[in-house]
Amino acid sequence: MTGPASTDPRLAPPSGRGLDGAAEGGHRLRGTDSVRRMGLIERYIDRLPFAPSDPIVSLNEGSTPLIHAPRLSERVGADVYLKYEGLNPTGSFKDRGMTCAVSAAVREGAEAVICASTGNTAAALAAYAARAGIRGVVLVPDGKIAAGKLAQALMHGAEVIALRGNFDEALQLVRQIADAHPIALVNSVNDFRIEGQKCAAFEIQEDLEGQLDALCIPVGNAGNITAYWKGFRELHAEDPSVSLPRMIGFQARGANPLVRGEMVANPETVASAIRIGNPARWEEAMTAMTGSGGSVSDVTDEEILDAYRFLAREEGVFCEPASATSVAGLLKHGAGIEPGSDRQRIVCVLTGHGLKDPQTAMDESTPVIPCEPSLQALEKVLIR
Ligand code: AN7
Repeated sequence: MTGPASTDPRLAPPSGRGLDGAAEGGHRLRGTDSVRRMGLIERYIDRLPFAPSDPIVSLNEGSTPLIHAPRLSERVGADVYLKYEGLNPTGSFKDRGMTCAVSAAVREGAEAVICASTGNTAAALAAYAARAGIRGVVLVPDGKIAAGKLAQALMHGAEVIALRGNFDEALQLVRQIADAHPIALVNSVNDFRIEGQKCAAFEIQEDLEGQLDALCIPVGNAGNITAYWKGFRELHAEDPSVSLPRMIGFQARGANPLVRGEMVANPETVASAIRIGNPARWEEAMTAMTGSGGSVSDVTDEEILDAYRFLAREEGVFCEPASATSVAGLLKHGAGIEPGSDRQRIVCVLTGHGLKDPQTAMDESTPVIPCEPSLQALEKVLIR
């Protein structure tokens, strides 16, 4: 469905350059397109359900770095890379899905968008709704979302509703509201979210020249693993020399419905982003894991926090606890590497930035060191 093109200058149509243009861009003169980060829809418009004339709501999301992790590689005995999704505009992978979901909602004439969220979707919705100039409403579990995410949602002017219940109850309610009223639902049950998020698979395969053996990824509501699998399959269908990696999903022990094979009524984990007991994309996530020769398993909160500190201290990469689940899982369960196989390439998806959850970071660190303002006092503290 294509509505009239918007006259709002914030909704500028993309230039229409596709994948080839993006690849060429790297060789152009500096200071022009080569150093500008394109928005996700602009970069992958040939592979997304958008036309160049559509109104696009973008904050130049996507194109996040794939960072080699030498110490993690050494521990695992493989070449491990981190897909650092914390460098998206609102600090999580949710921006990829939100540029598509909000652009599509605007194209269809929506004046309001709503979601249930453990925090990151709320922050992304709030930013993209602000950008689009439409109303944004988020339902979050009361007291269970990280401080940075709440600050973002509020600062961008969304209406933030703290539900005295958990994420699963919030999702059920927003589905009912969106059925009954003219407000667009942009949770990952919305297929445009999956379309946007699948593009991370394209970026990884471009960076690794189509040779990836396994993808380790945290699983909450199961939208992201569904999206990556769709992206990898699309590339492989076009060019069978592009590998289909094993999809290795990890959940927190206290919120592990896919591992147990049944809903978890009262999910609990330090990784508040994935405190979800009844994932919306359950079947699709299982298909991704079984269809790719992958697996799903879980890690304890302690293992998540160990990986969270390891990444920050040994690799210099700060992610939020839920994101560290991918690395905790890789360290504990491996990534299905057969004994005697060639050295493998593994990507761990770091879904959100560490700054999202400053409280957990400070709880897991040594305290600051107090000091009087004199050289003597400073020497006493520093010189051992
Ligand atoms: C950092 O924001 O569900 O399996 O409402 O924020 O696609 O749900 C967040 C999920 C992983 C899990 N890592 O992804 C929300 C929400 C981070 C996240 C996940 C989330 P899905």
